[in-house]
Formats: sequence, structure tokens, C-alpha cells
Amino acid sequence: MSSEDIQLEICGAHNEIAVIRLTRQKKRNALNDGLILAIRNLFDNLPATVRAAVIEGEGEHFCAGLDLSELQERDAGQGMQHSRMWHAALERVQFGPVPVIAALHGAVVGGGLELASACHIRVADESTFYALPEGSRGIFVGGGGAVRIPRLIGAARMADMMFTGRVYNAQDGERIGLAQYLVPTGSAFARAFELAERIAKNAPLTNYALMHALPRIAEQPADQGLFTEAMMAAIAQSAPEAKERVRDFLEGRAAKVQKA
Ligand code: 1HE
Repeated sequence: MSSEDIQLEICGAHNEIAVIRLTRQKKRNALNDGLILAIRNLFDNLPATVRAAVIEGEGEHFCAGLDLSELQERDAGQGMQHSRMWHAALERVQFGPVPVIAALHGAVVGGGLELASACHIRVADESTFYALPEGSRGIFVGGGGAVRIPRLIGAARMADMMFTGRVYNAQDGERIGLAQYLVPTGSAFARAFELAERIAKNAPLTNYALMHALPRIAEQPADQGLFTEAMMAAIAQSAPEAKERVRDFLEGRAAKVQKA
């Protein structure tokens, strides 16, 4: 396990925020097998107090993708297993215990974009750029990118990035849906942390529904999706915490929605 290449810090008054930092800046946070296994292990073992996580990369770049020095001669079976190892790790990010906010800057490329797209919210600063150099390296995405990236930007844009080596800058990345927030250079982590603090205050069942029910509902045929939505809504609203929060609003104790 390359534990020197990743750090976990638990923050907040109630130890409710996990900050996960890729610390392999000499190699631009390229993801070798050890780091992929460490990500999986870390999400499997987050302390129970944690309610939201932020992931960032140390140095000039968020992540340079797959560590190309490990791309040895693999036969088809080994290649399949390698990709499935990435899938297992990034599945722990997407369908793990807590919402994950990616704080992006510099290169978010290849497997780095696959990692970012497994997170629930992406905050990018103005130095961010996105690419899928797999196309020019003669390979294909293998970390879930073919499933997750088209859901963010559409298959046509993803194919263009891979066919032509197109690089999106931070502004265009936000415009097409690679990030939900665009912030000044150097401030992605602070903004991501603020969002994590806000998310950590939600009812845990609401966060659970957003992570686990919403993406599944969105993939279901409308009739099944509406049925699943009704079940999730019924479970969420019957929780004591939901009743308490609604009562707080009706009795003037909860914040109103403010104009943006
Ligand atoms: C690396 C990697 C890497 C840097 N694997 N070693 N990803 C790519 O094709 C992207 C390749 N990387 C780059 O295009 C650039 O490095 C960056 C734009 C990310 C950053 O540029 P820069 O000028 O800041 O850094 P650098 O000088 O290119 O790199 C510094 C060192 O990191 C250098 O090693 P050194 O020993 O010469 O100091 C680089 O070789 C090393 N390095 N990126 C290995 N990716 C599940 S499938 C996913 C498939 C993919 O992700 S394919 C896309 C791979």
C-alpha cells in the first residue's frame, strides 16, 4: 500500500469531514496500483463520525491519471482485472459511506478525470484543464470513465476528447458539466470544504438517498423510476429527523431559502 502517496485528515468540531489528499506530486499524483488500492481501503475504513469528504491533489495538478510506468505487457485477462480493480476502488468513492467533493486544479486527465467523475460534486479552480489522453496513448479508459463521463457531458463530447486529444479549460469544463463550480485559482479546496461542511449538516438519510437512490432512479425507465422515487420519499419523510426539521421550519426556527 503506497500510504506515503495519500493522506487522510479528519477535521471539524465533530470529526465530520474527511480530507483526502493525493501526495505524489513528484509524479503529478499519477495513480499506480498501490494508490488505487489505498483509495479503496481508505473509503472502506472511514471513521463512523465522517459525514462528507473532500479529495484534492498536492502540487500543481489534481491528478495525471494512470501511472504509465506500470502499463506493462498485460494479457487480456490481466488487463480486465486491472480495470476491475479501478472499478472496485472508484465504486467505493461513488457508492461509499459519504458524499465526496473533488477540489480540482491543474491537470485532471485520464484516470484523474475518472476519479473526479466518481465524486459527487466537482469544484474546479481557473487553472484546471481536462483531457483524456488515452486516445493518443493507444489505450482506452478503464476506470469507469466510459460509464461516468458520458453521464456528465454526453458520449459525443467524450468521444471527441479521445479522438482528437481535445483539452477543455476550466471555463469550458464548467460550461459542459465537468464541474459544477468554477472558482478563482487557489480557492477550490476552501470552497469544497465549505460545501462539505454544509452537506455534513444534512440529514444522513437525505445524503444517502442522493448518493444511492438518485443515480439509480435516473437510470430506470420512467415508470420504475417514479415508483422507486415514491418509496425513497416515503422512507425519508417518515424519519424522525425529517419531521423535526419540517417542524423547525413551520415554527420559524429554520432558515428560509435565500435568493441567490
Ligand atoms: C507520470 C505521469 C503519468 C507525469 N504516469 N508518470 N496520463 C497521461 O497521459 C498524462 C501524462 N502526463 C502529462 O501529460 C503531464 O505530466 C502533466 C500535464 C500531467 C503535467 O505536466 P508537468 O510538466 O507539470 O509534469 P511532467 O514534467 O510531465 O511530469 C513530472 C514527472 O511526473 C515526470 O517524471 P520524471 O521522473 O521525469 O520527473 C513524468 O514522467 C511523471 N508523470 N504523469 C507516470 N501519468 C484506468 S485507465 C486510465 C488511463 C489513463 O489515465 S491514460 C492517461 C495517462
